[in-house]
Amino acid sequence: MEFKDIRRIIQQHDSIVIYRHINPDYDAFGGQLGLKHLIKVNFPDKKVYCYGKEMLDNPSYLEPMDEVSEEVIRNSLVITVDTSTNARSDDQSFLLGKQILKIDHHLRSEEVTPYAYVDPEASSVCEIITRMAMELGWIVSQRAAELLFGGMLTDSCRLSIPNVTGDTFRAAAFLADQLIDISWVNRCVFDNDIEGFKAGVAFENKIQFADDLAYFRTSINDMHEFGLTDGEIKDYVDLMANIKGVDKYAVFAQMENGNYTVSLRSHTASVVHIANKYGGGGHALACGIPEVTAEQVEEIIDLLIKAR
Ligand SMILES: [Mn+2]
Repeated sequence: MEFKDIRRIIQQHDSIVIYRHINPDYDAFGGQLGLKHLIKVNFPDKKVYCYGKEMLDNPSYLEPMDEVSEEVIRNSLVITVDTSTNARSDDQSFLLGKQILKIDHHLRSEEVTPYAYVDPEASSVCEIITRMAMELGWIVSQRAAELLFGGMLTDSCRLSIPNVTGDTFRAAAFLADQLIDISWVNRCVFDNDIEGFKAGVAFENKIQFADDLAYFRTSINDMHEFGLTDGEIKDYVDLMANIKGVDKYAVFAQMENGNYTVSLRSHTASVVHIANKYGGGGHALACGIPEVTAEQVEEIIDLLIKAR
């Protein structure tokens, strides 16, 4: 598929519902809300809704999801953004859509529809959507640009990971030209509150090192003590992103049922085969596993040490 095919499909529908993945990050929200703003401005006659149950607490930056009835979904084009598999969608009602269009940047993205634009080389889905708006000559409002820029920053670790290219910077420059407040967007997507910061300090004290691997493991008690979900604890993986001699890093966050949910990162060696082996996935250098046992945590640590 090319960007003009996406435009053609959008043109064929009067009503559009945009979905994204569970445990949403700012790339998921930015792609979803950013695309909504783009369609509303460039196709003013169309009805556009954003659907999703989970929300991040950031009302000054994000916008609430829309109330969408089942009937509306059945009569709409559904667009899923940043969602690699059916199971990852928030929620499964997207399958009711009249037609499903997928825009994604994950490796091994599940083939859920023939209408899919998947570019695993792109550093974020927001980069893909920005490049589409540039190529199609769409009007990009300041609000759309803020949302898309925030998503680009989060998934690309502030434009620092290996799949950041000249195209990424050209997309970022295009968004900057829409007069966004770059430092404000950075703070919106990266600032932590004081409680969250203190949790990070506690997690730093749990970090263990093995060869070029750094990792920490949290318990059910940690979740309760810091008022964080296992999913939120996984987001602390970036605490280990800038340690000399550390190439791979991981978080093993215990869940209420005693098992662990896992976040894996690497600067150079691909680790996604490890995620795939245990039922997870994502990108070569940034991936996750929904649930493993304590025994499997030990196996994963061994595999991470061996990954080259
Ligand atoms: Mn993404």
